[in-house]
Amino acid sequence: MLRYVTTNDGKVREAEEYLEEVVAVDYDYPEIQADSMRAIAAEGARSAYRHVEAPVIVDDAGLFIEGFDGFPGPYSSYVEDTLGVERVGRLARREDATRARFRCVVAYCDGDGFEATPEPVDTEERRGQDIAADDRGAAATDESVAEGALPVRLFAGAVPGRIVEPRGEGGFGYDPIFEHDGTTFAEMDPAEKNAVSHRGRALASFAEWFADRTP
Ligand code: ITT
Repeated sequence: MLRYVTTNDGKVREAEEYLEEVVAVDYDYPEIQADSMRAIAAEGARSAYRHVEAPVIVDDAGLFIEGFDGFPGPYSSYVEDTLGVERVGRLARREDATRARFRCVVAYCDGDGFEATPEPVDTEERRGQDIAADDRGAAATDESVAEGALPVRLFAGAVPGRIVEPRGEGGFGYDPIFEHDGTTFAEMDPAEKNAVSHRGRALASFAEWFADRTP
């Protein structure tokens, strides 16, 4: 049985469409401080696996405002708790920095060996490649997993949009200020959001890979 380890109920509602046999586990795994969402998600999956001792996925997501060089990015949670979503929206609109994208990395770990995504330790080279690699939405593979590290498989998704005045009652987090094709994510129901969202894309590629892994 697969565990989706998160403290965020909004994520669980969206994941249900992709994951039939999944149980949500409310565990606040330690998040490492890093510029790379891939490294954060990978380490999160390892900690979550050690905690629940069963196959897990975790999902690290963030809002990247292009005119602010990707801020708040991996710090989206801290910024939501401190500045708040509406102020982030006001700042972006005031500075005319409204082009943005959401990114999500789903990380899977089951303690077994399998063809893992290259160890996303945050070296200088990997940092430069991070956005492009994540935007491709596919997990690269090679045999460079560090000895002793639990193998992790990563699945990425991204969606472009723009920052607008808050609209809508649904979703969570930054959804009311993020508009995609004329509709904010908070104006969509979970299925509509999944059809276009960063998380929907990452979960769809995970679900496809996982279906082949579990007969
Ligand atoms: P877990 O780490 O326990 O899963 P979290 O809410 O801390 O829950 P993240 O670190 O991935 O999850 O989220 C970073 C921030 O981005 C946080 O403030 C979320 O509310 C926000 N966020 C993530 N996905 C989002 C989405 O699909 N729509 C709007 N905001 C989102």
